[in-house]
Amino acid sequence: MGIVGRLTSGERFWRVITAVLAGVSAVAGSYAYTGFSQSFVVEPAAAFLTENTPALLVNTVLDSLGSLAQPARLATAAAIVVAVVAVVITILLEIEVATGRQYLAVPLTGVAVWGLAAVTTGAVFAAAAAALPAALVVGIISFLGANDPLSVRTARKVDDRKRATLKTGVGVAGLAGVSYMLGQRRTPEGSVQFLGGGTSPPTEVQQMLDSAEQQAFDLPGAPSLVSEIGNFYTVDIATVAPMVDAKTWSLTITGAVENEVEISYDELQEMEAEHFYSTLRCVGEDLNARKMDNAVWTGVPLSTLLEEAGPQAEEAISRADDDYFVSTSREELAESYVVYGMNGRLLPREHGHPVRLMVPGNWGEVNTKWVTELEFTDEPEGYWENRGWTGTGEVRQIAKIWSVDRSSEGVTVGGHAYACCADIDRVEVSTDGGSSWTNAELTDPLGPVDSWHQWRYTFSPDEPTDVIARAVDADGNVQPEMETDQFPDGPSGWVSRTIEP
Ligand SMILES: Nc1nc2c(c(=O)[nH]1)N[C@H]1C(S)=C(S)[C@@H](COP(=O)(O)O)O[C@H]1N2
Ligand SMILES: [Mo]
Repeated sequence: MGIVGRLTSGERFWRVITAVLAGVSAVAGSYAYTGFSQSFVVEPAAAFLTENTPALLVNTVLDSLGSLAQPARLATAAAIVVAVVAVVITILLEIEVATGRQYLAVPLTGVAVWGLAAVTTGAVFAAAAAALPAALVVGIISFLGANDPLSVRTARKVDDRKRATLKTGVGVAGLAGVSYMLGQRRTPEGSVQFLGGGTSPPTEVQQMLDSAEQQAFDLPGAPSLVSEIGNFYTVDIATVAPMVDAKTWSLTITGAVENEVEISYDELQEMEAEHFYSTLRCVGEDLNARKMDNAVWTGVPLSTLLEEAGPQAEEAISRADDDYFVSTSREELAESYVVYGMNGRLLPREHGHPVRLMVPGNWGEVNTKWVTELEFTDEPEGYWENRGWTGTGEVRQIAKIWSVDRSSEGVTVGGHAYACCADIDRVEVSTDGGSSWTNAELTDPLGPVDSWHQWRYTFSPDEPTDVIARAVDADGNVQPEMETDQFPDGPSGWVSRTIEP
C-alpha cells in the first residue's frame, strides 16, 4: 500500500482542475437558485470587497471603470469564492487518496461547500444549491475517470482523469450558462414582490417613478433620478443581512413613554401610508464616492404611533435585529416614517425587510433597517457614536461628479447634488480653479424636500482642465471648500475632476 497517498504531478494537476470545476459549479448552482441576492455565495465576498477596497483604489481604478465597476467587483468576488472552494476540494481529494477510499471526496465536498456557503450567507437551505453541483462534479469526474487510487498508476490513468475532467468541464460550462439565465430571473429586482401583491408598482408609485424618469438627465455611468434596487448602495454592520420574517416582526415603542406601543406588520399595512422620494447618504463615504442614492419609499408617518405612545424624553434609540442601534431626537422622529416599500416593491432584505426607519434629511446611519424597537431615553447612544462618529443629524450638502461624456458638442460633466434640508438651489461649476463660477443645468425638484438632483455642464476644453463643482442650497448656503475626512461627521470639500480635451 506504499502507493497510497502519493500522486504524480499529472494526476495532481487534473485534481486541481476538478476542484476548480466544482468551485465554478458551486457558484453557478447557487446563482441559479438565489439570483443576485444575499443568499448568493458570491455576495458575502462582494460585500467584503466593497467594504474593504481601499479608498484610493475605488477613486482611481473603480471610478474610471464607471458602470463596469460593479461587474468587476462581482467577478473578483466570484473568482475568490471559486478559489476558496477549489482549495478546500483539492485538500479533500488529497484526503481521499491518502485514505484510499474512492469517492470519499464526494460527500466531503457536499458537506464542506454546504457549510462554507451556509456560514457566509446565513442561508442554510439555499447553501445546498452550491453544495450539490460541486459534489456532483467531483463524483462524475471520479466515476468517468474510474481512477482507482489503490492501483498502480500509469500514464493512461492520468489520461482517463484528463478526459473525464475535460468532458465534465464542457458540462460545467453548460451549467454555468443555464444558471446565469435562471439566476437573472431571480435577482432581487425581479423577485421582490410588488406592494399590494400585483404585477406592477401601485399606480401612485409608478407615476412617481415615471415622472423621475422623464425629468432625468442621461448621465452615462451614473444612476438615474431614482436608483435601481440592485444598484442602491448598502452599508451594514453585519456581513450578512438579517433575514426577518414579516409574520413574526413587530415594532415596540418603549422606555420613557406614557403607553408602550406594539405594532405588527399586518397592523402597519392597515394604516394610512405615504409614498415619498428620499435620498440616503452615508456619513462614512469618501467625498465623491457612490454611497448616496435615492428611491421612492412607502411607509407610515411615525407621528401617528408617537402620539399613541406619548414620549416623555427628547431622544429615542432605535434598535434592530442585527443589534444595530442609533439615537434620534423626538422632533426628528415626528417627521419620520416606518417604511416597508421601496420603488413600489416590498422593502428588499438588504434595505431592511420587513421594516426600516426613514428619517428625512439625516445621515444614512439613523435610518435603521430591520428596526424592532424605539426606546425613549434621555441617554442617547449609538453603535457608530460609541466608535467616535457623530453621524446623526443633517447631511452635508454635496455636488458629486459622477459622469463624463463626450459628444460633438463637447464634454458633458455631470452628477448628483443633494442638500438635506433647504433643497438644492443650484450647482455651480468652475474651470478656473474657483475664480469664476457658472450655473450648471439642474433637474427640477422631485418632491417637496429631501431628494437629490442631477446636474450637467457641457464645455470644450482645449487643454486638461480641472472642473470643480459645488452645491448651493435654497437658503444660499454654499458647499464649503475646506476639505475634511469622513470621520467623524462626514467628508467636506469640493469635488473636482481633470478633464482631458
Ligand atoms: N440595522 C441597521 N440599520 C442600518 C445600518 C446597519 O448596519 N444596521 N447601517 C446604517 C448606515 S451606516 C447607512 S448609510 C444606511 C444605509 O442604508 P441602505 O443600506 O438601505 O442604503 O443604513 C443604516 N441603517
Ligand atoms: Mo452610513
